[in-house]
Amino acid sequence: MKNLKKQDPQIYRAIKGELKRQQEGMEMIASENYVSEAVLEAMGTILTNKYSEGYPGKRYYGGQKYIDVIESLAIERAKKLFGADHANVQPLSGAPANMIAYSAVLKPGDKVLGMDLSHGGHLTHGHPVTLSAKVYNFVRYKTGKDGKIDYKELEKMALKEKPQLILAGFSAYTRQLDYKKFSAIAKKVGAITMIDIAHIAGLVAGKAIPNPVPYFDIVTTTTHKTLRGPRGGLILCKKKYAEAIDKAAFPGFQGGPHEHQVAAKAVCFGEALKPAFQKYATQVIKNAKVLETELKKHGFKIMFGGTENHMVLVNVFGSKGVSGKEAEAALDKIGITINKNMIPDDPRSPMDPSGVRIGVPAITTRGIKEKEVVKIAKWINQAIENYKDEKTLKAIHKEVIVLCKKFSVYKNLKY
Ligand code: DSN
Repeated sequence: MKNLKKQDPQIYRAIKGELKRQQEGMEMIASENYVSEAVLEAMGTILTNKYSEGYPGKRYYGGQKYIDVIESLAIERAKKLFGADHANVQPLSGAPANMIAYSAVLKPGDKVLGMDLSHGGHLTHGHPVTLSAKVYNFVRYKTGKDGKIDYKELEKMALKEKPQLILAGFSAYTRQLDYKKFSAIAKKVGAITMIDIAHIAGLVAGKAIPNPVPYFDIVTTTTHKTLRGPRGGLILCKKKYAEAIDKAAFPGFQGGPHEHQVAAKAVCFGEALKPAFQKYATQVIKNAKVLETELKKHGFKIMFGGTENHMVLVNVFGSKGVSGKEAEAALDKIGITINKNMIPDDPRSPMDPSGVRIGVPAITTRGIKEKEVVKIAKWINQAIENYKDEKTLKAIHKEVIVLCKKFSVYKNLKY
């Protein structure tokens, strides 16, 4: 980055600092990951200079010879990876992907059943503060006492509400969804089915959990979480909805696609098609299970009855009398990054909730396995139990840095 260093030292220093933070910290925010250097290279290219409204072979501007090659490769790889009829690789990220999908098949005011945020859902699944809730009429379902979605309740709700769309998917739920049940309920009420697999896309691509694509009309995802690609979005759908999705993305919602991002998505899909990615996805699930088991041994209450994916939701306030905000701050001090999170029907506020969400996709990318996860769970417990004791936190932080250096990321990246 010699040009950046010379021309804009302030930005250069901040990027260099962030690289050190990522290398020397244990990234355990469930939605984050480390992309490969090949993905980084594709992102940082002259492709950012190009406007390419439209789709391969049908563009509004000239000069699309190479852009069409790139976007077509991204589309074909995404279809192959997930076994989908159609892929739109242009959504800038997950939130726009969801708004595009809704607008492709719904009219303003139409009804959608979506999962409640505090029960693991996502803001863009109809939380009142979002545009989605202003345009569409969301009714939100919750998990039952056993932590699972009560499909009988969901069916009753669907029969009563008669939604145009039934939406599955989450950002903090840890159990495997029953795709067939969602599909059967939707069929009964004549609703379209959509699933947001932003969190689990990499686990699906790596065949570590079942693929929802055959059961849902529309599938949205981000590409930067377990899928380990660039920050971005993707929509997959049945042939029947392909034209509506493409029109809703452009010109309906977005302008020119970000083709440097599309190129990086293509590289990521190519990586996920390789056998090594299946090993990665399987190890993510193993690491999350060990994290759950160890945290339970340390006396933590794990929500939803445990995990079947890449993360755990922990009721830290109910377990140790330490709030989610305090736990997040304590873990920050030992170099473990996580996020505070609501638990179902949380009596506390979103800015200082009862829970924390902890995920293993990024630490698994750096090569961490079960043995080290046991250590990490021990540190998490020590830090939370001693959250006011700066000396203890400092001592643990030193140990975390040693482990991070042993399992380094971006070995060859020199800024
Ligand atoms: N911010 C993402 C997450 O952390 O799950 C979802 O939008």
